[in-house]
Amino acid sequence: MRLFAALPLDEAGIRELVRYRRELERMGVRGNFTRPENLHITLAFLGEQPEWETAAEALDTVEIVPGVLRLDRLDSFGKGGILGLCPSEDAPVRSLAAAAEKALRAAGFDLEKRRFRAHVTLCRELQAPKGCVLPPPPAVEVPVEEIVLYLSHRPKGRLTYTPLWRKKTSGQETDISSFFSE
Ligand code: 2AM
Repeated sequence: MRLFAALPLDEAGIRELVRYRRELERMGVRGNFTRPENLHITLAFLGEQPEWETAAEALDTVEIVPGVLRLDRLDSFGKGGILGLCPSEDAPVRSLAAAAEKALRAAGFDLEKRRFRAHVTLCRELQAPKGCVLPPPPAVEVPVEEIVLYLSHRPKGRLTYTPLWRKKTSGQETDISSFFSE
């Protein structure tokens, strides 16, 4: 199973990004837009794993300092024409990602040594009409209050991120919200 740990967006943030996507599409921008329910900020990518429980146990040791992350700037990166929405001030998410990485490595996970870049992937394979200037993105506030362990899979060929486990700020409540079975 392919796993990653992430911060989910709340409903208000998702709504803003759906509105922004429509705005881009009206301008003729095309691409592989992230489905609204898949929008997230990756904290750690674990890749293929035989099970998820060991990762959940490791992530359960991470202290979440509650806060709000403000996404306010567009960035494009990678070879695949990725359009991302990023925070100018990424300190809260950077320290959370570092703590998640540390806990996972201590539990024996061999994570990739990639530079952490806090972002929400809005679109892949972006194609904009010539001369088109993208409109300023909405300022989206992401609550930093939980870590979710997601399964990345493709039921019926559709890329889907299913939450397997989540840790809330209090550190008390951990629940298996939707265990996936294919
Ligand atoms: P991306 O959005 O920039 O593609 C699930 O694939 C999530 O894990 C995505 O948010 C993806 O980032 C992130 N991720 C990080 N490293 C990855 C890797 N090596 N392969 C696939 N996804 C990766």
